[in-house]
Amino acid sequence: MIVHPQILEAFDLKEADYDALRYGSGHINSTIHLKSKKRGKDYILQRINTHVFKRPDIIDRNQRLAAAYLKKQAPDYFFLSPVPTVAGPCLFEWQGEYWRLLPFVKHTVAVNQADNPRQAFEAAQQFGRLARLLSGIDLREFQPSIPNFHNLTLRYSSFQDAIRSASEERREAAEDLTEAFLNYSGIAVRFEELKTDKDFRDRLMHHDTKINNVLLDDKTYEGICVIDLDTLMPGKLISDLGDMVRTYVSPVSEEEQDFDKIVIRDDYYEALMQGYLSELKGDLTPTEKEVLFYAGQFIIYMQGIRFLTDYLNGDVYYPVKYPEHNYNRAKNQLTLLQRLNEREAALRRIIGGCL
Ligand code: ADP
Ligand code: GN1
Ligand code: MG
Repeated sequence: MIVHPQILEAFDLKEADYDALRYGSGHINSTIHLKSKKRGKDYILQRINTHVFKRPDIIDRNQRLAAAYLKKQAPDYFFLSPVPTVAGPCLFEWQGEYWRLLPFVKHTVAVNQADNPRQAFEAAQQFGRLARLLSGIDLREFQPSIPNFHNLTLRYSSFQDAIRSASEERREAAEDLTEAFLNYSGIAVRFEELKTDKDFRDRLMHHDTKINNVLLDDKTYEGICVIDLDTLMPGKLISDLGDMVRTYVSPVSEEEQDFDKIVIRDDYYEALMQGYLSELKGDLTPTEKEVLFYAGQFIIYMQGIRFLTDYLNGDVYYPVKYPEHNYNRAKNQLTLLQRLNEREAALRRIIGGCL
């Protein structure tokens, strides 16, 4: 693909020295692998999606604050920071779009699905380590890169708005699914209650802990570093832990349309809990310990209503390949939530064993 030479020059790179290849499978940003033609260093070049991230400067500031803190707190920790432009800042604005450059981490893979419990353990340990090392950082200096990103109360009310304003066709098509999600509104009520609990502390969270946001060693699957730090901002433990439950435990992803394939793999659930808690166990408040099972319900439910809201709104947020895509993603998430609830007793025993 073609990248304007001026964008590369801003980072002191020459267009002629690189092949630019589209990379990865994220929903939000555009990611390009700059492959050196001369056995030099490779890079990842990303265009930030400014429909989603209206203030890229906040992303940059949050990452710098975290990097500076970690440098002091844990000098040996590998935190992947962007490469600065020649002018100094890490973001380059070009014709209204924002670009950043990252060192390409060689001999690693980002897997879209965990296919052995070791991967789940390693990825979860990486997110747990990040949270532990950042546990003492002053959160007052941070701003949200997406306001209310994981505010389930607000997501729930956007869902209700979408039900009201949807086209008749989509509202009717989604009637049963909408009702099924409304029947689980207790998950949103629980979130409301937790918000008033002082022990439900704020932490600097990653907020997008899908397994493809961790780089693993391509041979041993050892965790190397976390990536995709756009939503590194103050939040709650249930965000990071919950998204791992959502994305590591079932053998199939949110894209799967054969819902019979959605199952809870207890060994993966245990591996991710062990990986996460191996880092954070000693740092948890009593309330955080109580919400370890709820974390999965919280995120799966929120992701389900986010997909369904987007379906009702006419697919304005998530890229879709066919008209029912967001509907199917929402139905997939509902199935996952049902499967998780069926295994509640066994999964709570697993959590007990990890604490
Ligand atoms: P998105 O927000 O679109 O998910 P990511 O930052 O997660 O964007 O990048 C998309 C994909 O690009 C990742 O899943 C991973 O495969 C790859 N990737 C991103 N950064 C790097 C890096 N520094 N080194 C190697 N691969 C990377
Ligand atoms: C988006 O960029 P990506 O694909 O890692 C989304 C997450 C969702 C995820 C669902 C900023 O993440 O919140 O969980 O899709 N990111 C944003 O696949 O909305
Ligand atoms: Mg990503």
